[in-house]
Amino acid sequence: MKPKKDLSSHYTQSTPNWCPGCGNYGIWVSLKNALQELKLPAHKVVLVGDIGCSGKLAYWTDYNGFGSLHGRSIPIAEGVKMANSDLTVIVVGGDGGLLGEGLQHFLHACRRNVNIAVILHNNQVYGLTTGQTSPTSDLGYKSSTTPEGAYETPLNPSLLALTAQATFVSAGFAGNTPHLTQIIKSAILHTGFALVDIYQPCVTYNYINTYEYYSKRVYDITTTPYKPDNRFRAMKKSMEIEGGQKFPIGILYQDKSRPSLQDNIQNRVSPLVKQSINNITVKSLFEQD
Ligand SMILES: Cc1ncc(C[n+]2csc(CCOP(=O)(O)OP(=O)(O)O)c2C)c(N)n1
Ligand code: SF4
Repeated sequence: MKPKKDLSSHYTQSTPNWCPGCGNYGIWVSLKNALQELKLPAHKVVLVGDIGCSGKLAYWTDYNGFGSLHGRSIPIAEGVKMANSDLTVIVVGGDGGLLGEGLQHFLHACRRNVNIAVILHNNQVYGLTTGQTSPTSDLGYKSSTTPEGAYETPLNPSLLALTAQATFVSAGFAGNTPHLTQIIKSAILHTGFALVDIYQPCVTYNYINTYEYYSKRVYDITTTPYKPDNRFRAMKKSMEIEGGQKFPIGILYQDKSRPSLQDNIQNRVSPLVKQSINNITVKSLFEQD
C-alpha cells in the first residue's frame, strides 16, 4: 500500500511562499504594521482572502483568516460584517478576482457602503495561474492569453470605485511600506466601504510594471495642494494613471458624512450574533417527510 502523503507542513506553514521579491511582501508587512499600530485585538479582525497569490496573505497572520473563492471574497466579507458588525473585516485579493470574476460584487459593495476595507493587490496579471492577462493589464501586454498583446483597455479601479459612490478611495505602492501602512490604517478606520488600490510588482510574470517602473512614476499626493473632499476632483486625479506616466498615491477621496450599510441597518435590526437564539428551534429541519 502506498504511504499516505504527509500534508502536515502544508497546513502549519506560517511564512509566505511568494516568489522572492514579490510585491505581496510589502503589502503583508504594511497590513500587519497597520493592524499592530491600531492595536486591534486579533480575535476582532477577520481577513477574507480571495483566490490567488494575494489572497494567501490571509493565511499568514495571527488574525482570523478565511480562504474564499475566486472573485467571491467581497460577498463573504459582507456576510461576516452583517453577522457581527463589531469585527474589523478586511478583504485581500488580486485584480483578477476583485475586478474580473468579482467585479459585480466590488461595484455593489461600493454603492452599498458596506463597512469593510478592500486591499487590492493590483499586479496587473493573474499571478497564481502563471501570468495571464488581467482586467488591469496594460494595453499591449503579452501573455499566454493575449500572445499578440492585450487589445482591451485596462480598468481603472479607483475611478470605478468613485463612479460606484465608494466613500473612501485610495492608492498605495507595495515598494513604499511606511506610506502604505498609513493609508491602510486610514482605510480600516473609515466607516463605510474603503478601497486601497496597490501597485504591486509581480516579479515573476509582469516585466512591464516593475519596481523600477513604479518608482519613477509614483508620487505622494500630499506633496501637492490636493484635498480629498471632492468626488469630481478625485475622479480627475484617479485618471492620471491612464497615461501610464503618473501614479498618485494617498487618499484620493473620503466622504465621512454618508452612513454605512451597518449604520443604516442597525437602527432596525441588530446583527445576528446579538440576536437571541432562545426561541429558535431547528428540530423541523431534521424531520423527514
Ligand atoms: C471560479 C474560478 N475561476 C478560476 C480559478 C483559477 N484561478 C485561481 S487563481 C487565478 C488568478 C488569480 O489572479 P488574481 O486574482 O489577479 O490574483 P494574483 O494571483 O495575481 O494575486 C485563477 C484564474 C479559480 N480558482 N476559480
Ligand atoms: S507569481 Fe507574481 S504575484 Fe505570485 S508570488 Fe510570484 S511574484 Fe508574487
